[in-house]
Amino acid sequence: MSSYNNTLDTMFTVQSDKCTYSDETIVSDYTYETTLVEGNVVVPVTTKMQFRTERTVPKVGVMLIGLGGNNGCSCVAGAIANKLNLTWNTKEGQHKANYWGSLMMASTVKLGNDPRGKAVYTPIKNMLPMLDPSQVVWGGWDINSMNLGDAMKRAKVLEYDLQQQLYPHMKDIVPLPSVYFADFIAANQSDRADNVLTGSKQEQMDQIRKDISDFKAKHQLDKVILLWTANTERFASVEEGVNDTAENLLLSIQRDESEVSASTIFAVASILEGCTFINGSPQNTFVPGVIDLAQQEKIFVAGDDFKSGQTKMKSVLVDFLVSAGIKPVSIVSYNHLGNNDGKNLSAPSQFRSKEISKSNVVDDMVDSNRILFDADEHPDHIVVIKHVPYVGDSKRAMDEYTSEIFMGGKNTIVMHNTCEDSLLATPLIYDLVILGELCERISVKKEGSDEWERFHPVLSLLSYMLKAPVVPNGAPVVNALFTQRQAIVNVMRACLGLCPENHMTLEHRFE
Ligand code: NAI
Ligand code: DG6
Repeated sequence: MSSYNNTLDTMFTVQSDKCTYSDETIVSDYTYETTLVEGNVVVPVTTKMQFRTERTVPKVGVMLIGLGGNNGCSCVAGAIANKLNLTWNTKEGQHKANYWGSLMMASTVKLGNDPRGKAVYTPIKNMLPMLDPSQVVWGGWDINSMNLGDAMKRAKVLEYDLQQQLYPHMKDIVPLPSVYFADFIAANQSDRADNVLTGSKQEQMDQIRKDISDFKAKHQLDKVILLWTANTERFASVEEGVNDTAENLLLSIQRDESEVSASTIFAVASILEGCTFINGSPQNTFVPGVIDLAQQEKIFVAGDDFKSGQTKMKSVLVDFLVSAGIKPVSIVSYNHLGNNDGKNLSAPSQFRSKEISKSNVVDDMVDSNRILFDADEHPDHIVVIKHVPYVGDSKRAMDEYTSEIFMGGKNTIVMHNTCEDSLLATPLIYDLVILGELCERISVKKEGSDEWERFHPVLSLLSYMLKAPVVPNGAPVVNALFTQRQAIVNVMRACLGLCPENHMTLEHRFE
């Protein structure tokens, strides 16, 4: 056994004339290399640019919409448990708070090689100055008035001994009254709605804006981020004159237009308050008017729908199959779950929102291989979701992938995934917030320009955590998980003036 330490577990500095540190910023010189293909002519293209990262991690508040739900209360509980370094006992022994399942808090990246040519890894969180979820001030809204201590018990997600320790820290956190339009979520949710705002859509949106600014002032925050982890809504109908432009959407809110959903009200309020808005559910919160407004106000929006279990596997497995030259022809995905999310999704229009976000996830991989698939050809892809109360938050996902292989052969992979749903989703909330906040501190200046530019307001770099990534108009949607991850890692490397990780390891391939 080697005692070789392959991990650099401390903050590091880059020594290079391409990377300059000041007290405030890290500025890197970067050559972005791409390949242009025009007909059968292929041209390497280089673009010189500088990346600038602000080093001070601000004091951040996160306001969750759906704070009292399984994800919402597990998220706050997890951050408190980590902050207090809690341990708890189960029949299997003692457990300790951690951030496992969070890309940003619990994964490592290859940084480089040591002088002997051996790979050295570092936690992603050491790459650049980043937010720690334990330092975040958590708050938000729910249509249900239950305090988070009791909501945590109702969720039945965390172990009893841990709940007992967390209860005193959670019981005084009470969700703010929320915007509730009964028509957008399942009718079976109506008995939860005891904490709702009244008044016109405009008045409710004004109240949400006030809640954000009060929260910011009360906790002396530098910035606030909003994240929707409330029930899945039905799709809003996208209509000319209603929600097609920022101006029309704002006018629709003023005149109480029925097709403006609660999640869209929150997104608009967030943008107008200058706060990044992230959508963890599948519905089309980001109607064109929201995107237009985000672009006008230069505020980040990112969505849709946490990619936590079954879809994450799919975005790995189908990438593997297609990139191995194997043709998936039938993908059948069953889910059954017993939590309140499953109950809401048992209604047809809410199921439809989820079905759409779960179904598009293989498109980019299928489109990448014209040897296997004709231009308009797709695998059969079916998604089924059933509510089975007994299994609670322990979702069962069963998938059958049938592929055509060499010489007319068939290969069938069957998978059974017992997903503790909220324990998979909660770390994604941390990741979306950490990465979203970091992106607010990164800007780029292209050669020949005097202007520092931020990322496009539609923040597609967050796609790794999302089932149906919303991307800037005209940009390709990438679902393949490791491509998404590599994009995040290589942007961070660029911020430090380091080359992208290319996995060539030529130093080990020649004598
Ligand atoms: P949940 O049903 O336990 O929590 C949702 C909460 O939202 C409830 O407390 C409900 O009262 C509240 N709510 C509903 N409408 C609201 C509104 N207008 N304003 C404020 N609060 C409102 O659901 P869970 O499991 O926490 O999931 C939340 C969302 O995340 C769902 O849309 C789900 O589809 C999505 N999601 C969950 C994943 C998971 O693995 N748990 C993964 C992917 C997405
Ligand atoms: C039924 O699948 C319930 C859903 O809310 C999922 O649990 C959630 O969207 C996670 O989906 P996936 O496909 O990432 O496991």
